Amino acid sequence: MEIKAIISKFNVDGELTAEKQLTCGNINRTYRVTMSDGKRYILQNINVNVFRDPDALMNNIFGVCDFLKKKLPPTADPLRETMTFIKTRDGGHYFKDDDGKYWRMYIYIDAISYQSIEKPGLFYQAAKAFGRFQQLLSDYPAETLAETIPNFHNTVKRFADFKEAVDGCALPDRLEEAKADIDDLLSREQIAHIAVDRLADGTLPLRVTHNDTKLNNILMDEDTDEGICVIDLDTVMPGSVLYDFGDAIRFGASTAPEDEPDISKISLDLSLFEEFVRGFIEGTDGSLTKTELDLLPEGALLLTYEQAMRFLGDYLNGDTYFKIDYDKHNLVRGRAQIALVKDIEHKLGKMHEIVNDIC
Ligand code: GN1
Ligand code: MG
Repeated sequence: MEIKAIISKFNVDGELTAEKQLTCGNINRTYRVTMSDGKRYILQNINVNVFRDPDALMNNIFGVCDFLKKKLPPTADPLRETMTFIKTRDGGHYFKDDDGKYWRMYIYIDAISYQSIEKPGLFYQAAKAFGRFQQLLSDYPAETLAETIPNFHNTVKRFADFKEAVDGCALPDRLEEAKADIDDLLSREQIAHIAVDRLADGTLPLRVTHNDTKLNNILMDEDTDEGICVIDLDTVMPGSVLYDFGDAIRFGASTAPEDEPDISKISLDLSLFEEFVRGFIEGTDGSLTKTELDLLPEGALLLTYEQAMRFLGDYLNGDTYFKIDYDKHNLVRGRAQIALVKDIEHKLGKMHEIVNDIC
């Protein structure tokens, strides 16, 4: 269906005057649209291959956004500091078109999202905002949240899935090509247990977490560099703080992008790590337990390891999950994550010192 026709189903005024497809994001297809009254929105096609229950997904999102809006201080601008989703003309949370595609729409926020730390202090600001986001949701009624992707960060399950991708791989060339990388991952099975076992025995508390805390999932103010709005709420679910901390480090504190083909360029930048720890501890405002603080470095290792299994597993499965830009994209991504895992392993001692000093 045409963008114009889809927009007409949502409760917005005016005519479509411009549309632009945005290329970031590995899962959903996203457009920025401008209406004749000058207002701008994001229109997004939900990937139901990944999010199999769009009703539950959108209920979560409307619930979380309403909750966050109520929590903002009176001085805050709710249209800028939280996401505002637009209902359809008949009151629905999304629109399903004739081709069976699911669409949602929200108000565009004029701010910047970064793919890498382009200036000093940015990562600190991002950390503060992610920490604060989690803090704001700390009394969200978790039982009302659907698990939009079951076992999303269940790394023990991810390990089993990865093994299955290896054992059942129908692409012998890919299997052969990735042999050394597969061994790297299979030999590190113990990493997969870091959070899962401790959540199970209660050593780590279950919290409402974002679960996809890449740097580009936060909008920063162009002038002040402050993190103003956390976006991409698709995976807000009960989880561990290690997931949010770890994924942010994996993506933001690496010296190269997550799909860097030259692995000699990939390492963990300890000063960025330190910056993030500072901001995150400030943002979570005393709410983290001693065990959580002690395990922050392992969180970075865990999430990087998980992402390596996910990318490489997808390569072995024939690229069915992540959008790719070229044939070996998932292999390159997997290898980049493995390189980062190895570097983090070497730096764990230093990372612990940094956390201890800041605490
Ligand atoms: C996906 O949607 P996006 O691009 O922010 C993925 C994350 C991965 C990330 C890797 C629902 O995130 O889990 O960490 O790609 N989201 C989902 O770039 O699988
Ligand atoms: Mg996402």
